[in-house]
Amino acid sequence: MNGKLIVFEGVEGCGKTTQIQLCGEWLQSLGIPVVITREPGGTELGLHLRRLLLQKAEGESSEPSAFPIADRAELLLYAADRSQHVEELKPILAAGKIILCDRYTDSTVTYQGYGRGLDMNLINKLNTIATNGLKSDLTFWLDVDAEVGLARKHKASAPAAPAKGDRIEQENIAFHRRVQKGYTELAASHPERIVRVDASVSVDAIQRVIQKILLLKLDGWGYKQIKS
Ligand code: T5A
Repeated sequence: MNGKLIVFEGVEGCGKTTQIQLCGEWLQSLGIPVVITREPGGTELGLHLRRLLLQKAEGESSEPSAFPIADRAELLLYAADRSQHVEELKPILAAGKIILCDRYTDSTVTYQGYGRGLDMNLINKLNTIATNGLKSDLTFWLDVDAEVGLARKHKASAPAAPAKGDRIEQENIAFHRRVQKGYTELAASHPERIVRVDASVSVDAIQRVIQKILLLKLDGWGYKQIKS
């Protein structure tokens, strides 16, 4: 049996990392082989690209962008990260594992398309090239207002003196609202793949919804060994 690619998407601070971690632990407890990854930065090459793209070292306080990155250059760097990532995901899927991925193609549509205003045809073509046709089997869109997500991140990074955030977090609120609009429209266009989850509630409540949906999916995909 081929594995499945499950993607988590949403605006900054919507809670993807938190939910993916919990979801991974839960799947492991059911005896289901699972791999957690992310974009950008799911490979060795991707880690270098992530540092260039976000211009903030992990765990360090933010600095103003060190050098400019043109919008189309940014798009191509995300595509390069994805292309390498997909190559390294293929054997994992071939081994029948479940992949939980923090962001994938929809992020490029929402951030570079809706956010930056780059041409959607170009983005869709690049996504097809970068993924070599690999689509997500299921995408959880963690839906929360852009303001709420950003506030969560700022609170987490430095409650007393909120950090500026990385290069993309530093974009103005209008940018993040356009990204949010992008997710709303994508979810409406792809109901077969994208499931909206209300991410304004507690961590536990969100995880319960995700697990309920996943149990049904896993059963349909033939992961019969699971104990519910
Ligand atoms: N990008 C990415 C593009 O522009 N184009 C692309 O093609 C791709 C792939 C990635 C950046 O790259 C951009 C988008 C991004 O700007 P990143 O650092 O990976 O950068 O940033 P995010 O993906 O936004 O991930 P974050 O880790 O920053 O946010 P999460 O994962 O959504 O949120 P999480 O789980 O870390 O939670 C944030 C805080 O909120 C709390 C957590 O404890 C944490 O403190 N929290 C909650 N608080 C209250 N209620 C809840 N339900 C909560 N859930 C979590």
